[in-house]
Amino acid sequence: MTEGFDTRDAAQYPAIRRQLAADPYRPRYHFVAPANWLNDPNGCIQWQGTYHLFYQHNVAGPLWSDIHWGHATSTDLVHWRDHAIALAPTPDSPDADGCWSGCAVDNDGVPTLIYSGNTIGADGTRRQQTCIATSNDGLQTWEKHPANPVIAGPPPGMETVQYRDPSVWREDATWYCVTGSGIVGIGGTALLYRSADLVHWDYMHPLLTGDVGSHDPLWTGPMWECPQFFPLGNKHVLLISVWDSGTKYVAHYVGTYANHRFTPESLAYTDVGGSFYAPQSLQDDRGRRIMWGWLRERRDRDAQQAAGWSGVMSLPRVLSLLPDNTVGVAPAPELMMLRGAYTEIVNHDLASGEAILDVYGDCLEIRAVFAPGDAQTCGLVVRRSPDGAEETRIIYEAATQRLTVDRTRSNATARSDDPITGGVVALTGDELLVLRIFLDGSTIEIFANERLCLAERIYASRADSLGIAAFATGGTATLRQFEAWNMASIWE
Ligand code: DQQ
Repeated sequence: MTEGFDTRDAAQYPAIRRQLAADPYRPRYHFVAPANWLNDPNGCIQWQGTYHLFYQHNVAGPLWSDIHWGHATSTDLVHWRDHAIALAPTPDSPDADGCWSGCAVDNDGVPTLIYSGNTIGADGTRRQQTCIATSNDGLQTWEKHPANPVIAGPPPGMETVQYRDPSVWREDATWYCVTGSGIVGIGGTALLYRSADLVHWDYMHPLLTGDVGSHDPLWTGPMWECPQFFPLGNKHVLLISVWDSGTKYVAHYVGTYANHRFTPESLAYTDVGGSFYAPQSLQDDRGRRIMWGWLRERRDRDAQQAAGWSGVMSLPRVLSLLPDNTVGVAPAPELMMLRGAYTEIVNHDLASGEAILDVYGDCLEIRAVFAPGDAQTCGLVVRRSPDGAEETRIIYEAATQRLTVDRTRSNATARSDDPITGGVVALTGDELLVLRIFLDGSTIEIFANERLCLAERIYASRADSLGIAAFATGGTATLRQFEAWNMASIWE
């Protein structure tokens, strides 16, 4: 059991990070909080060239409670520098019981955070209202606006499930905001507002409302958290985090935006693993749309408490609009600067069976290119113990074109709930399956053909569960190319 950490004092962060670095479940090149609880990315913004990443954070422990905003910056998207807590709850104010998720904007040179203040009523009911805070020292310290809350709750008369997570952008001289909500009996919704000054807001209409009764092509639930609306290519994307008495998964609509109305044309999962949630993105000075999400733990509260930390930030993912108007996603190319010792294997025929590869590690990037051939399944085994008792399987099934991660035996002693997650990568014609796999402590993030993402958490029980194998079943697949790099830590 780790002694409790206190992350109020940023001067302690280097020592705390050093203390936790020995934990084999702790990632080395994904961003994590110095210690304690981390959830949603917040306030993602590039300011005068520097990337700022804020995050939902409990300064007093590794479970979700009394949420503050932690803060880190990066000049290269890869290495992060910690800063002092940006927002803390103010007693007897609209954020007395938590500074919940929100965004950052540049208001003509004034950095401004727009977020949900949380209060808990005498009857225990939680209520979120929109608040703003500004900085006059380069995004280091923040002053909450005396007019808070600037939006006191959902539009009067609207029967909502919950209401929170403002996300703001500017069109010409006017600010627009979508806030996550759900209309009782109808479905999740993103409510659209406008403002001239970020302080006075007028409700316009729902930008979009889902249908809680529909599962085609996927269920968007009764309530949306953390809506994000942005242009991508010549389309617009609405990202939603589906909530139903708890966090579910992330999906996105692609469509057209005109006259402040959004017409969706398609809907898809944003990540098909069981860990990714509440993403937020920014557009950087190279015009790239870069997204981070919270990689939730897949272990119980006792294990998180014992670890002293919880929650990982995904790698930065670069979004693009593909020719078929779906969203492409790739790891930020800057991550390549972490690549070290290199192994390559070419043209390895995999008849039914498993081939152990001479590569080991839990802090690796892997690029594997498969020709599925006539095999029923092919893929890789990672985090494999020498006797095979412990392993995590990455499986492509030809008949269904599904890519899954099977964590049934990721930990030989503790069975995980919901051990198989995944989704469809439809390969066309002779298209090869190209997997980029990032292993980092308890984190695995997979990018398949730059159009499917799958993030999971794996908690191997054995220190020697570091092996890698390739396999095929029911026929022959070819591992056309296998490359692996040891990845450097982003911390000193
Ligand atoms: N996390 C925040 C909320 C948001 C949720 C609270 C999503 O603002 O809806 O920590 O994970």
